[in-house]
Amino acid sequence: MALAAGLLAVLFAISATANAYSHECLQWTPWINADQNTTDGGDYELIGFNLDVEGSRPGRVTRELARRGIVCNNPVQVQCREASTKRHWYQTGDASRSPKYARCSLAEGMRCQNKYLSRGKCHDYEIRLLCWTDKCRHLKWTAWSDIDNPSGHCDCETRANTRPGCPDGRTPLDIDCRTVDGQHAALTKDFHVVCDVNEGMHCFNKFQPGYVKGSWRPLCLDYKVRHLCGNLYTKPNNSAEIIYPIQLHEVKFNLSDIHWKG
Ligand SMILES: [Ca+2]
Ligand SMILES: [Ca+2]
Repeated sequence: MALAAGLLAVLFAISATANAYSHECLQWTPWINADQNTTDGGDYELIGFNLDVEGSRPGRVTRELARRGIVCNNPVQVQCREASTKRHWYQTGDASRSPKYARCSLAEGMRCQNKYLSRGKCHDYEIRLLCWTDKCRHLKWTAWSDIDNPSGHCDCETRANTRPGCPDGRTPLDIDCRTVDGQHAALTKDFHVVCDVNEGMHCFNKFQPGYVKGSWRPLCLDYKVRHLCGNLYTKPNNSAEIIYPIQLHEVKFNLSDIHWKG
C-alpha cells in the first residue's frame, strides 16, 4: 500500500496548492489564445460543446485543442491570464464591476463581455486546461465504441448505449469523440453535438441544416467514442489489490475525499 499512500499524499498536495498541480496522470495544455479581437463583443476563450454563444457549436478553445490533437473534454482545472502581461485574469480590472461580466470558470472557460465594462473593451486573455492523460500507468483509453448509426433520429453513442463507460462500471475521467474516419467531433460541421463524460456523445439529425420533418435521412456524421479509465491491471507491488483511478466527481469538488478501492 506504500505506493497508493504515496500517490494519495501527492493528491493532497494538489488540493493544497492550486497553482502547483503535479501528478503523473494530469497534464496542462499549452496556453491557448483562440480569440484575439473583441469585435465579436468581447474575449471568449470557451470550452465545451454545443454552446449558445458559439452558435450551438463547440467552444473555440475546444476546437483549437482538437486542431492540435489534444483531447481534454473533462478538465480538472482551468487557468486564465491576460495574454500580454501574463497577469491573472482577475487582476486586469475587467471583473471588478461584477464577476458575471468577466470570469474564468471550469464550466465554460474565459468569458469577458465588452458592453459591461466602463472602458468598453475587454483585455485579451488566454487559457490553459489541466487534463487527464494516459501518459501514466494508472489510466488508459478503452477501445473505440461505435454502437449507433445516424440513420434514425440521431447518432447516439450515449451512456445508455455504451454503459458502463469504463470496464469497472465507473464514470470515465475523459471521453474522446470522433467520426468513424477519425475527425475530432469538435471539428465537424455538425451542430448541437454533445461529447461529455456523463452523457456520452450525441448528434440529432433534427438540429442539422436541411432537416425535413419525417425524413429519416441521416444528416449527422457517424461518430465513435472511447473513454479514459483506470487501468485495472495496474497492481501495487506484489499485492493482489487493484488500484482504481481518482474518481471524477471527487477530484472536481473535494480532493480530500479521494479514496482507493482495494
Ligand atoms: Ca483572447
Ligand atoms: Ca456511431
